[in-house]
Amino acid sequence: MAVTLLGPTALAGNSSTGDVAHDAGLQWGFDRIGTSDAWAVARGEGVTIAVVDSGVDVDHEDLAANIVSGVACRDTGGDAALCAGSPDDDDGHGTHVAGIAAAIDDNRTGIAGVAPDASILPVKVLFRACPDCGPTGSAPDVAAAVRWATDQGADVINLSLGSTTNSVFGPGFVDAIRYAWDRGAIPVVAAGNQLVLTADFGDAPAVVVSAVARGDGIPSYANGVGTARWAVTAPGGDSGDTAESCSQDGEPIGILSTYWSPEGNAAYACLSGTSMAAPHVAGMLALLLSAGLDPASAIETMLATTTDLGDPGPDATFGSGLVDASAALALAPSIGPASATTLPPDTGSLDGVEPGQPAETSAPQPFVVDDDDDKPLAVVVLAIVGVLISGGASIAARRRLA
Ligand SMILES: [Ca+2]
Ligand SMILES: [Ca+2]
Repeated sequence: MAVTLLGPTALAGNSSTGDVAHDAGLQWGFDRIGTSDAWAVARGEGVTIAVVDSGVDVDHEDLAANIVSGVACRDTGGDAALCAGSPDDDDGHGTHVAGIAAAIDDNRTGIAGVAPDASILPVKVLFRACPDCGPTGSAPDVAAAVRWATDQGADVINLSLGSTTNSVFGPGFVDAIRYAWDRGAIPVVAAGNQLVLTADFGDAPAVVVSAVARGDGIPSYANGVGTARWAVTAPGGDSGDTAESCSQDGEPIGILSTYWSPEGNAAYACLSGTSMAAPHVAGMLALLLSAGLDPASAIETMLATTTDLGDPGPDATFGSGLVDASAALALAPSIGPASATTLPPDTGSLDGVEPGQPAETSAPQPFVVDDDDDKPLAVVVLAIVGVLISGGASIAARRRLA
């Protein structure tokens, strides 16, 4: 489908955001959850989204103005006080996640994030051990990062991470998740890809996100949400894009977002994975928080407005269903910050949860704990590597790097 790259004409049903890639119709995930309509109510202003990941390209043309001072957490042993150093990305994964959640809109450049007026707090926990290595980290560093971000006042904490073992993240991670929720931050966790292993987040106070492909199918990689307490699905795309499909005349099946380039110029890439689904939800929750809802009400409203997928009602594959930012934000003004909370039964219940407080739980162990507590669990990204493009000032000038 040929489109005018800089033309103001919106595609059918999707308002122009004033961003080249969006207005060329490339951001199908952004559009699928009704983001533009949601902006009539809120745009994420005053909300901070922590991106615990491989770092973020803090100089990226489509992110820089939204980024607040972050940090790296490495060899911390779980102690947030030992987080120090630059959160700059040296991989691209975290930059991609950040853009989906909160890239700058209406700058005639690149993409639009779901919450374009939110702040991005980058926390680097994934590092490349060699130039050709994928980024990895340790579970104690992820836990430290969650605590550090919480202490900095993060409102939403995005975790597009997984473990290489069936130990998932271990008890230190669950403790960090509870620490965040106790202080009013909403943890958002990618459900994982088959390449990693099925995640089971049990009753931990986190929103678990599975992925849907373009056209609402189940992607080749996606786990279900299992028994997660609060579970939803968002666009994560599928692998198989080419430079052509990930271009202004193409129709990507992955998710297009900002990326890091070793050449230092602003890059973009099409990636897929539950890593890409989670920041759609993080951005949407930022919209609800900026509309005045408290964390529990924001989650409740999100769960109450999903579009059912798969088996009728909540299910272990899609949770409550596909998130709908337009419907949720339309509801937000009538809810306010102190609503009653009743959730779909298969995704748990928020009954009795005070704003910013976790429910009392006596859940059976939500995580399988590794026998060797002294061995840090390896943590990896949850994206299927896709097509990297470099945009410079305009995405129209992209070229393929690899
Ligand atoms: Ca933009
Ligand atoms: Ca269903």
